[in-house]
Amino acid sequence: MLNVWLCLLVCIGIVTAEDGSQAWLRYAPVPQASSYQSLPSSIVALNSTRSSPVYTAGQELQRGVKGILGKQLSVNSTGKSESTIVVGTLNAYQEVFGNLDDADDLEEDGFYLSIEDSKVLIIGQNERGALYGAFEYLSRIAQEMFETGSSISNPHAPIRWTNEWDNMDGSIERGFAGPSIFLKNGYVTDNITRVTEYARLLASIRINGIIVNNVNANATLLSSRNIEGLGRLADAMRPYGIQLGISLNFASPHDFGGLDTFDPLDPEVDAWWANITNKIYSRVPDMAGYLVKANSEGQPGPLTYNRTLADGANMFAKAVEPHGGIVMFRAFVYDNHISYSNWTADRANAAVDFFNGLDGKFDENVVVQIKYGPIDFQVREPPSPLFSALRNTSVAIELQVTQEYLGQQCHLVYLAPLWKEIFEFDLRADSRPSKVKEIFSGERFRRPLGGSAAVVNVGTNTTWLGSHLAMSNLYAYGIMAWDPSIEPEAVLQNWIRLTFGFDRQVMDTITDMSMKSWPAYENYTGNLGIQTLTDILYTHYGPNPASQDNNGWGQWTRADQFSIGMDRTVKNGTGNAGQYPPEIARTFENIDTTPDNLLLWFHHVPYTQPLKSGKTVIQHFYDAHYEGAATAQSFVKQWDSLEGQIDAERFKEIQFRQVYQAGHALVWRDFINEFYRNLSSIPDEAKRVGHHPYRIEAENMTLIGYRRQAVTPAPAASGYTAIVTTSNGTAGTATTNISFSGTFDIAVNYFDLIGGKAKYELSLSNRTVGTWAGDLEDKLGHAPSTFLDGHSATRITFKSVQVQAGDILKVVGQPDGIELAPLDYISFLPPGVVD
Ligand SMILES: *[C@@H]1O[C@H](CO)[C@@H](O)[C@H](O)[C@H]1NC(C)=O
Ligand SMILES: *[C@@H]1O[C@H](CO)[C@@H](O)[C@H](O)[C@H]1NC(C)=O
Ligand SMILES: *[C@@H]1O[C@H](CO)[C@@H](O)[C@H](O)[C@H]1NC(C)=O
Ligand SMILES: *[C@@H]1O[C@H](CO)[C@@H](O)[C@H](O)[C@H]1NC(C)=O
Ligand SMILES: *[C@@H]1O[C@H](CO)[C@@H](O)[C@H](O)[C@H]1NC(C)=O
Ligand SMILES: *[C@@H]1O[C@H](CO)[C@@H](O)[C@H](O)[C@H]1NC(C)=O
Ligand SMILES: *[C@@H]1O[C@H](CO)[C@@H](O)[C@H](O)[C@H]1NC(C)=O
Ligand SMILES: *[C@@H]1O[C@H](CO)[C@@H](O)[C@H](O)[C@H]1NC(C)=O
Ligand SMILES: *[C@@H]1O[C@H](CO)[C@@H](O)[C@H](O)[C@H]1NC(C)=O
Ligand SMILES: *[C@@H]1O[C@H](CO)[C@@H](O)[C@H](O)[C@H]1NC(C)=O
Ligand SMILES: *[C@@H]1O[C@H](CO)[C@@H](O)[C@H](O)[C@H]1NC(C)=O
Ligand SMILES: CC(=O)N[C@H]1CO[C@H](CO)[C@@H](O)[C@@H]1O
Repeated sequence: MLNVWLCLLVCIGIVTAEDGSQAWLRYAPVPQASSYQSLPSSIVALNSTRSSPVYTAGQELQRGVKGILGKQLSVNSTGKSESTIVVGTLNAYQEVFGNLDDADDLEEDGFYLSIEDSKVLIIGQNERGALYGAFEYLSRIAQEMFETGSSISNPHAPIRWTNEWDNMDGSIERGFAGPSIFLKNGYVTDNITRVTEYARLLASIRINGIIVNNVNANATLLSSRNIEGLGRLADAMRPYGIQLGISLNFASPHDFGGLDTFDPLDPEVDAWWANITNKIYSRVPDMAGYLVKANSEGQPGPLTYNRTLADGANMFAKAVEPHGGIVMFRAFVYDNHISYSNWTADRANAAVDFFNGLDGKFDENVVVQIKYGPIDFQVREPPSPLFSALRNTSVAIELQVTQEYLGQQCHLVYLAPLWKEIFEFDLRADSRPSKVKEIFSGERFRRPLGGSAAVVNVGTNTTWLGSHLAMSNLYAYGIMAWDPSIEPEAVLQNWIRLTFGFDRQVMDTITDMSMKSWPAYENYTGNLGIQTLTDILYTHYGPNPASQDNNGWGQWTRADQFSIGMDRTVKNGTGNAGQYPPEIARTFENIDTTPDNLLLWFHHVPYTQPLKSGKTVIQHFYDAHYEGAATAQSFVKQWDSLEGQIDAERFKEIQFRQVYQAGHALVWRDFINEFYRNLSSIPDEAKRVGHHPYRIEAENMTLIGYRRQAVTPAPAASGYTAIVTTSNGTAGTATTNISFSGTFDIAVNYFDLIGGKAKYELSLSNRTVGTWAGDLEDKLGHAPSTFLDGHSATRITFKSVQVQAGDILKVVGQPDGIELAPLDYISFLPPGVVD
């Protein structure tokens, strides 16, 4: 009896350990398994070579059907076609079973899927396509989509890659989920277990290439030992139809090859690249190609020798061409020393300026990889104007799954709606329909190549990205790279079913949270097209708008006492609006036709400028920051309502992040609002900004062993001031008398730095309310800070605490290392109040 109960519980998936490692490929049993029409009795996979994706498809079908429907099927490479799942390439199928006219329209990587009673046909145009079809079938049955019928699915574009910014030492630039799965201590890793698992995940969303090292590339990847290692990685990915690619350092012939030049027009340099390329291809015959970042942010490139970007790209193109490889050449080329005092200087102009005159000069196997917006993965940007400027050059769009500027996986931000807006944006090239998605597919300008690349930066963390909910972004990336016409909400709901099962409330809640998450994040970070107002000089994480201006990086807001925004008009500004085709240029040139959400991207206006909503710019800032932060609070309640409907492990881990996000959203809100109130001297009509009646400032308490500390940037602390212990060895105490009674949530804002784990205890008249440690650096994975600032500022809340007038509030902070138990304020919040 006990066993039956155990099985029942395990089988409905409530108590199984869920650590996120299986992501959307959990193959959890479905409740309505019995309503599947008669199940095939075996699997025929028309290739028995172990490295074949068709073989993989057979194994995956066996594993999936066992998990989802509870039936063990045999796999064979030959057999009859009745009562069988047959998976293979069109050619292999036709050889054995004769013609299949229904599959005539298959394109490269495409698949045909036919489900009829107990007969399932999964036919790929190539081996990879057959594997995609198998995953599609499994995804459907895992979601109880048991409908019969047949369909063909072809990709939107041939290139569907990820980029991983992994360094040779195993660290990952803008990675938030632990160290690299590919590289370690200067070499390609020996242990390919996680690489295989990652390839499996990516194949299931139809990704066909992975660039395994950072675009800021290190030439030591080209050593013999590492080339052998790359071979191992490629061998691990090949059964999943995924091709390996690498990023190159332009100066390799010089830095690594011992030549005295890396001039792309020097024959010796060309010979060196041809030689090393041949060597790599002899170990990885199906290598996808190269990714190159040149002349950007200090990287070497062809401009060093007065050669054009096309000269540089074509040098690599010629080396890989005999092997069928391609070169992804990044358009992210800009000068990071432009002059702030020059009103018409503009980093957003850089890509079009640098590629000016080069359209058509690139070899056919070069693809220019263009970030979705003209600056750098901001919370809102218009599409890059380069998409409409290159007509005779293949292009791909570059997206980020890793949330570099968008909360670093510590804030829930479902990105598919952001991507969707870019995909569907009609650039009206030559006054004809020219959606961005039709341009990067190659369709609009009739280019043979095209597609997408997303920076993912998975790490060794079990959850892949450091956060369970962030995995919806990876899933959506693959699905939308294959078919950008899909609605983000539909993609999300498939992901929810596969990741969390069928509970209606779970579905509705995660859908609602995710769909609100990007607008909420935009609201409390940077709205009206001003960019994510994060610290661009440090970690790209917490708030610091002042860091955007007065430097050569060009992520400017041009905020002063009276006005804000970049004047990108042709008539009086940087001329960036004029880089778009005429219809779009006119829209952005005119303040009346520019949408509110891009107003400050294109125009420099007074804070009192009215929006289409009727509000002024500054009041919109205040309101949006309050509303966005309030939305982040509501996520906690929403998530909490799912307790018991989701396995405890993932429930707790996600709850932890939502609580953290809610606290950090308030840090964002108060920082940004205080910054602009201070700068503009215009008060908030609703009198919220700067008024915090529930707060007790730590600096106003009686301090023993603590001292006041002015915080920089100032708005990172309430009242611009925090307290820190006077030494790093002895505990400090802050006390004050409480003059009110009731039940309150007590929120404590403090700073959690890397470089120490301070301990805190909060008590009321010696009754301990709570203890905690400053150890978020072990739990969150975002880029750490060693300062009291907008990155380290955080909040912990103790719920429903009884307070008596006359109580003595006391916080004892035990410093550790450089973390001097820093404390900002303590809020006593009546029920329903958040401040
Ligand atoms: C079987 O798979 C191998 C490895 O992918 C491939 O080389 C071979 O052509 C395939 N055979 C058939 C008949 O498709
Ligand atoms: C390149 O990698 C080597 C080997 O890990 C390392 O010693 C060197 O510091 C790296 N160079 C850069 C610029 O990171
Ligand atoms: C390889 O990595 C996997 C996954 O991280 C781990 O479980 C396994 O123990 C590692 N194998 C070795 C030999 O280190
Ligand atoms: C090509 O590389 C090999 C070593 O892999 C080296 O022996 C040979 O000299 C190189 N040739 C050229 C032209 O650089
Ligand atoms: C590149 O051109 C500039 C100006 O035309 C010249 O001053 C410089 O010496 C050239 N550099 C090289 C490496 O040829
Ligand atoms: C200002 O920047 C523009 C655009 O880059 C440039 O053409 C112009 O020469 C610059 N003006 C000065 C004074 O440097
Ligand atoms: C995964 O990352 C989270 C957050 O950084 C951390 O709490 C957890 O310990 C990590 N787990 C592993 C296995 O790395
Ligand atoms: C035009 O540009 C100047 C800077 O050259 C700037 O000070 C002024 O505010 C701009 N005028 C308008 C109407 O935007
Ligand atoms: C964002 O702010 C706008 C303007 O204040 C508001 O209308 C909207 O509801 C907010 N959305 C979210 C999700 O916070
Ligand atoms: C508390 O601190 C704030 C800012 O640090 C200060 O402006 C205010 O006057 C203080 N209030 C009291 C009651 O001491
Ligand atoms: C305390 O600070 C001193 C001086 O800055 C430093 O040398 C010492 O290592 C610190 N102690 C700890 C425990 O970090
Ligand atoms: C018809 C046939 O060949 N069936 C074999 C398929 O493979 C299983 C093992 O997976 C064998 O047991 C069957 O005999």
